[in-house]
Amino acid sequence: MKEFKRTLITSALPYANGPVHIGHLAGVYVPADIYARYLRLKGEEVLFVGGSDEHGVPITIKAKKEGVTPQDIVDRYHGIIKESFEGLGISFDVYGRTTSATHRRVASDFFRRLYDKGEFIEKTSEQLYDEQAGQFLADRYVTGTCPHCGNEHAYGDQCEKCGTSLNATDLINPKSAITGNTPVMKETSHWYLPLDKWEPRLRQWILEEHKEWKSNVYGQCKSWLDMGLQPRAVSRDLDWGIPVPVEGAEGKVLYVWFDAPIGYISNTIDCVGDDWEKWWKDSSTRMLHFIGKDNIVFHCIVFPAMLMADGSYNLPDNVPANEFLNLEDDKISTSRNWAVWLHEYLRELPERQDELRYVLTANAPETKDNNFTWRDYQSRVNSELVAILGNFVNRAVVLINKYYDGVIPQRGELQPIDREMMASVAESVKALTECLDNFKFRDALKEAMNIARIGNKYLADCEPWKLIKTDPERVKTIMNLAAQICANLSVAFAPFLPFMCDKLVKMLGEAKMSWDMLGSFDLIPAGHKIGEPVLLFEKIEDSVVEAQVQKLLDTKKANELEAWQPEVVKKDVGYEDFEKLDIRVGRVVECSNVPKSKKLLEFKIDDGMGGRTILSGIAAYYKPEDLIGKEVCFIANFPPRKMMGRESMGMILSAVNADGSLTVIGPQGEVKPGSTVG
Ligand code: B3M
Ligand code: ZN
Repeated sequence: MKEFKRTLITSALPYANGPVHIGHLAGVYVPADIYARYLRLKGEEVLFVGGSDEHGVPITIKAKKEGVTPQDIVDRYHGIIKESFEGLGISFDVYGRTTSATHRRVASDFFRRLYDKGEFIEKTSEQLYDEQAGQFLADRYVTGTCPHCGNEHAYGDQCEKCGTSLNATDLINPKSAITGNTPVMKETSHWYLPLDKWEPRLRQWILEEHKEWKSNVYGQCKSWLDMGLQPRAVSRDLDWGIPVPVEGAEGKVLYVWFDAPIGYISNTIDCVGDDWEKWWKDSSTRMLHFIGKDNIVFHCIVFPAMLMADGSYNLPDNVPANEFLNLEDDKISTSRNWAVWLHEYLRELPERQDELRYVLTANAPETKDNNFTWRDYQSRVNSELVAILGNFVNRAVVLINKYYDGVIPQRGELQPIDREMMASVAESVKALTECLDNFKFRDALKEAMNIARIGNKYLADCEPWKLIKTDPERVKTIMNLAAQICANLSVAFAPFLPFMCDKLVKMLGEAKMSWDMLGSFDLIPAGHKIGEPVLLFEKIEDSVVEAQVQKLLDTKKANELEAWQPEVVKKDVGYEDFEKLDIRVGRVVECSNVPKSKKLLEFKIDDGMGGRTILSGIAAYYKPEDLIGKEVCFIANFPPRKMMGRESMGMILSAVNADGSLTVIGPQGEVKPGSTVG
């Protein structure tokens, strides 16, 4: 293993066209933050870089939809995203944005350097063009049928169903996302990065020199390389992005995936100034990219090829990409609003940042897609954080306060049970460190929790609350060791649960701890006074979880309504059939529930002909008093019908909504009761 002096950690720059959700967090930001905090605790030199990706087609589409500028959109979401990351304790050293002046300059210079070195090929080709919009259609500006899996809603850059990355011209039956029109072909020229030129070096670098990469990452790279790499366009005909810094390139901007990874460099520059090259060009710096699986090709192949083409940069040492997190067994989707949004979570479950960090780490999609459910969230919080970790610390601190006024007692001779406990803690500490070193954060978290389990078992086995009467000297040893376990927990959990650890450190009155102290049983000296017990975690009540589940059910319903389309199911009829119906307008004079019926309302209708009673099955959708005085349409020539012992003279007309609910139909303006409808 190569020895490195420092580590540059990057985490994917989220698109500033929506807030961040738990899928982003579990896949990218929580693991990156755990790792950054871990290295800092080890005293290593770390730079943790994040930022918003503010270019690309989805942002311009959203802006068009809302009738605002793309800059408005990115200003809004950059703010929300940045603030919510801070709220969750994601400890970026810098969180920048790709619309910054620094980034514009750095990305532009990067392109120009490669251009001047002759690293691009300029090619003219036919691209899709929307004549009505007067614009070329790249990437998400065009949808159509995927040539690989037949999905009719594939985008011009990717099919989300089969995951294949596409060129807009690959789509069958393409349609413009702006006007819905079928585009025409029109010539345009662009700059291409010849990935094929770098293929042999990429093969050697990944497939031979980085066999230790996670198998999902290595496997995806191998399959890309085995398919053979093609030149890739690095510019687009768009009016949102960084202008291509070449004469005659008016109307062309850098492709978002060209400028976005350069954002890592620009943000570094914004953070450390002139010192930035040390982080990017010094071979004793290790670079890690934390990303989700859909970004693998860009971080393992395209960006490295860009860096190779420049020639002066380091390549990433590892790219610990994760799979996807589902929500309640369904794919997380921004467009369907199927997500738990971080900014909403922080608002709706305040002071529960660590609970989310814990559950997302425990369920991290490290080796395969994983699932988040609110029930699992509740059970992990209640039966792990509260019942194991919180409970142990609370018992230890309460007893030390009770027996010794909070002053850590001197310990006596150790007994076998003490040594066994200490050996178990040492084992967990070793496993914990090993897991963290290998980006296995789920397993690492289990090991940290294991230390609390060991603590609980130790107290349960030793029963200091009984011994205090018979052997108080022995209890001093037990409680001293319990305090040491608490101190170990405050270090072991520090990368994962920083908010809890702050509380714990305060409660124990500890000095600052570092990772190399972990496993020691001399962390808190005898005679040191600790504070009063404070609860580290509180239970999640059923009502909290039920409200969240209800929110998702409401989303599901809204999605179904949106997806609903009327179907033509009835056969044609002639006017003579329609004419047979006597439809009229009536005014509701009285309206009441029918006793013993959940469905029926009884109406007294002024029909202009002396009045009538009509029963209607809409009780589930209206309060009777809300309908009094309203005008409704009814069929006047149905024969009388008996329902619940009452006679109904006709039928009130209602529209059936997509979800099956009913809305009464009436005239839009004032109409005299008894008027006919036709
Ligand atoms: N914005 C894609 C994404 O959010 C993209 C990542 C850029 S990382 C340089 O999934
Ligand atoms: Zn497909």
